Amino acid sequence: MSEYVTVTHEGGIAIIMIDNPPVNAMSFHLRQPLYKAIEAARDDASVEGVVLACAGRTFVSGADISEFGSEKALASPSLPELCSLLESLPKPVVAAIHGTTLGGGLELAMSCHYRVADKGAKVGLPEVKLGLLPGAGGTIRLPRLTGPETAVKMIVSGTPIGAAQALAAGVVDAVVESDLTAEAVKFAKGKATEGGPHIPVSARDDKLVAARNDLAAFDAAAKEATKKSRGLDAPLACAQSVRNAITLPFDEALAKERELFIKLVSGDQSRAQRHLFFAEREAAKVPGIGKDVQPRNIAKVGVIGAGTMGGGIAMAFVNGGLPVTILEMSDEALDRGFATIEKNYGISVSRGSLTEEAKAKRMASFSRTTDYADLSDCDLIIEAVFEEMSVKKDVFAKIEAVAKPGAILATNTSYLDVDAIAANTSRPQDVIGLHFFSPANVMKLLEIVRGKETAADVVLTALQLGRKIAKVPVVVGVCHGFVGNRMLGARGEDLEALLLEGASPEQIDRVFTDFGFVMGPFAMWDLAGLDIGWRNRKSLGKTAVIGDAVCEMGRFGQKTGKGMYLYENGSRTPKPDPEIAALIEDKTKELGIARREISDQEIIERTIYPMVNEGARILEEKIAARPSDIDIVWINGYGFPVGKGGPMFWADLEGLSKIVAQLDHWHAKTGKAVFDPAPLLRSLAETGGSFAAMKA
Ligand code: 3H9
Repeated sequence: MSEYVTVTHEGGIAIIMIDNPPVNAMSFHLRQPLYKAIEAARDDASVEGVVLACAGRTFVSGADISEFGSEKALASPSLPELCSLLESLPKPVVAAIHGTTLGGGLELAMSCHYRVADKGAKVGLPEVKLGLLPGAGGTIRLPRLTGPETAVKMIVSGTPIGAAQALAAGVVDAVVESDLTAEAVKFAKGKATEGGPHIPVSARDDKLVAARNDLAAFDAAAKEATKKSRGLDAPLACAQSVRNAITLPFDEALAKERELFIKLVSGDQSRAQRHLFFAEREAAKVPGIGKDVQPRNIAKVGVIGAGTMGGGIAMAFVNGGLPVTILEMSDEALDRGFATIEKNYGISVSRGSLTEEAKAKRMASFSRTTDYADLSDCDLIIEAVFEEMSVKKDVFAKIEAVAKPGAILATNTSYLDVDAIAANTSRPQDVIGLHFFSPANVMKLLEIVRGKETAADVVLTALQLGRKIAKVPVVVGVCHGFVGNRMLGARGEDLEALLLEGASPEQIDRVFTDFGFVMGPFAMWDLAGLDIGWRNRKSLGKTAVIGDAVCEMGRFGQKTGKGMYLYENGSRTPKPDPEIAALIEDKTKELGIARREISDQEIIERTIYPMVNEGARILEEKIAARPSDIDIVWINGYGFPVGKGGPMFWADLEGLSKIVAQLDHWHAKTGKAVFDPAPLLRSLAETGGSFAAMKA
């Protein structure tokens, strides 16, 4: 008996109860007493069967991720040792599972002879999302329960399944409506009375036979499952290990799985992905917001603007279960907006991710209006109108006139000063920025912009609401472009210079995709439309040698079939265009610049290093509370490769001294401010510090 494990007996069945809040992770302090309790049940002749269950909100949700990289993770008894012990028991062992039975938790359950699940339980092996493969037999046991093709899909995606699906797939043996532990005891008694033999999962081979006879079919399924692994090692290791389960004896396959796990857990990709797991949870904790702060109640949302952004935002709230009223200037604009929303849901139906019934229910959650007075019952009103201060101020005046007291008034601005918008109202404490990313119904990131007057309960409400609608919210301060777009600006500052000095758009984009970005900056320009930046520059009286010339040629990107690249016959694949190469050469000559070979490393130093530098400035100015918040912004909003953990995590790995030395070099050469090392960055480099060690 211990604080973490208690044992009770009921008619010959030992109930081993785990209690390690909040999620019953398999920490070292739990593994020790658990091992002893299982041994005791094995050795007690009066025990005919065992039920393994958990107190609290869930069965074991995995190994303790915070132990990885420390001695505790590998210390005996390890999770694989616990699994082997459970499997070796000559009496029936039943796992009683509820909540989120994930990773090492499911591995533990699969080492029991039987699994009884609560109807609300979810089971899965999400290790891949931490850059790992299941390391306690998951890849070897799951295929024996479900067949290897289902297993490879589940393990490579890391997506959990519900109890009913788990029953159909063979992962669990029974699903119960209520009284889980009592039902599991009944189940164990039944099996003990039947008398066995109680065959462990490791000894079941029947579901592997078909794949052994047709490995090609499995390989095709594995290839399909891993096709989006984008330079990450874990998905491939998962697939390889499931294949080993088919082709090798159990013990050999298990030993190979362990080898792969140990290799991955000590690698940079898994470290990066584990960092992101905790970073996402840290981002929900905002300095200065104490436990006494209560969120406001949000039951209805108003969205102003039914364009791409407004429509996407409205969909995000409806998808999260909140009714939305959309306001537009005219019925025609509303018709257009609703047609797009309907079309988007239609695509989900045709892809099978939404039923017709669910679509109808969502469509019924919207109402429409052209009259501001109809927003008077909304608890949150968010505007997504044209990005210009005078327009925003005008809209806010109209909102303020109708909004009920205590309603949150939000702007979706990407760049404008939220404090200036707030100052124009009589309730600046209720004003906040909610910066969604396009398409807003899909993109995960939500920058919550906290103005200097924004009330703490408004920030907390926005954070909780963000999570409710399945976004990854990060609280940021007011500055031009906030965290994400401000760093994007720094990243792009020297791009044209690189083109003029000798790089090509395709070389730069390749460096970015080699780095792990989904696409490079020029392919991105073409996707977003070059005319947007052009118009913006004109309004600010700014110019860009290449960008302006390309627009003057009528090349606005994918939508015109030509931009920085060529898109032939409606293709979305960028093709290098000699016309662009010639244009760049001409401009180079005009400006008297000597073209030279540009190395891939130089491209990184002149794009990604300045971005890190800007991140350091953002931290100095307290626009972001901690470096990991910046990582979360870039991973969820800008396609930064997850295997690199975000720009600030990556900077530590790259070496802060190296980054500062090269920034100094480029600053001396170009005189550009983006290269001038931020004092914070320089001091971390000089003192051997790191972003990882900085606390909020
Ligand atoms: C594994 O099992 C490897 C094995 O195959 C092999 C080993 C040899 N460890 O998310 P929440 C903390 S790998 C440590 O806000 P929710 C979390 O940080 C693991 N800590 O709650 C947070 O702390 P705080 C495979 C963990 O209700 C608190 O618990 N398993 C762990 O929204 C609450 O978390 C996974 O990958 C952990 N495993 O969601 C599952 N899990 O309050 C990872 C959570 O201080 N976990 N914490 O910020 C999850 O997906 C979600 O946490 C879960 C609950 C769905 C369980």
